[in-house]
Amino acid sequence: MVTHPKEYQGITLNEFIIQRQTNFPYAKGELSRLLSHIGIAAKIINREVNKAGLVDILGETGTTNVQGESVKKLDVFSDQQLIAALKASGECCGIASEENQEIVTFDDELSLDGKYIVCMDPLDGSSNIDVNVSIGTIFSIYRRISPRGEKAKIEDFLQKGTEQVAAGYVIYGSSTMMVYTTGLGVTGFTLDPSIGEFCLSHMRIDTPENGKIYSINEGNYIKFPEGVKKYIKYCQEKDDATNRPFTSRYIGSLVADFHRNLLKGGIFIYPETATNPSGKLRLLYECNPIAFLAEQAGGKATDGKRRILEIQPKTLHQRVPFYTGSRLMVEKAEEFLER
Ligand code: P6P
Repeated sequence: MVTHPKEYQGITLNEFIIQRQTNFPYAKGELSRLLSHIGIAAKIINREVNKAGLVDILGETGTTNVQGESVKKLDVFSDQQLIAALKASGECCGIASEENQEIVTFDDELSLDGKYIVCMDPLDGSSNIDVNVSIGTIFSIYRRISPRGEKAKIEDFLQKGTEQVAAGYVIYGSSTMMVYTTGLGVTGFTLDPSIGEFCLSHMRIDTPENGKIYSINEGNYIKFPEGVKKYIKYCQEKDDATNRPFTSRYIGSLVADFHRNLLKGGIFIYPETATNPSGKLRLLYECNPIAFLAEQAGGKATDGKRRILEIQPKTLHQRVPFYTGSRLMVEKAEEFLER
């Protein structure tokens, strides 16, 4: 962890974005505005997520509460908040969201001229809300390739992960953090509820090259490919020279599992299985943004063979097998897959 240069002490997300913007002489602030608006939506989502437990008193999520108001499910609420914030930014012309089968395009003049598109999972792991487990928002930002002034088109969204201009997540956990990259390393901000601002807390996050944590849903063990089964056994064998046995940690919330491994070192695996030959996680708004962050932090992200960021997307919601985290751990897992 890099300690903060003095001038960065307590700097807010917006101050940091503007400060960093001076590093991009040609940037006219569009990306800065986009990131700031995502931050606004994250604060609104955080407020609702934090009182999710109270909703049960007022009525089940997704139905009407005692006041007769329709209580939106939190992932639908989050989707709507982010769409509204991205539209208000005037820099985004369209969105691909886990919550929407088709792309969402804006047709107001300001947004039609927007330079960027966003792929997002508004509230990943939302099934964990009812049991108070950390959940997250994941976002990925690209420059549009269709002409400005027209509606966003599907090809704007089917770009390789290497074309991302920014990516990040918000983790709603014991504290709420925004972690993002614009290709200049990974930076973390922690929400200070007393002032309602994301404040710099992790100037630069570099993930350890090796680690002792492996994260995989071992309930699917019998459906895993042979190489994955052998890697799991490798993690469990005793060998002092390589710090084994490793520790198994699996929360079942991608952002929470990834965030812990990013800071401590570790590997997260959601492999192909006999029943799901492409795995479960989505390329556009789960694997690509997480892969960009992993690589920017010095880690690795593949589908077991190919670099995630170089996979050419074919459909909005396509799934890919996902191996990500400390570089040496991903490479060791890939060795077992090759055998
Ligand atoms: P499983 C949550 O539903 C999610 O999309 C990710 O956040 C998480 O990593 C994964 O699914 C968990 O899936 O099959 O292990 O419950």
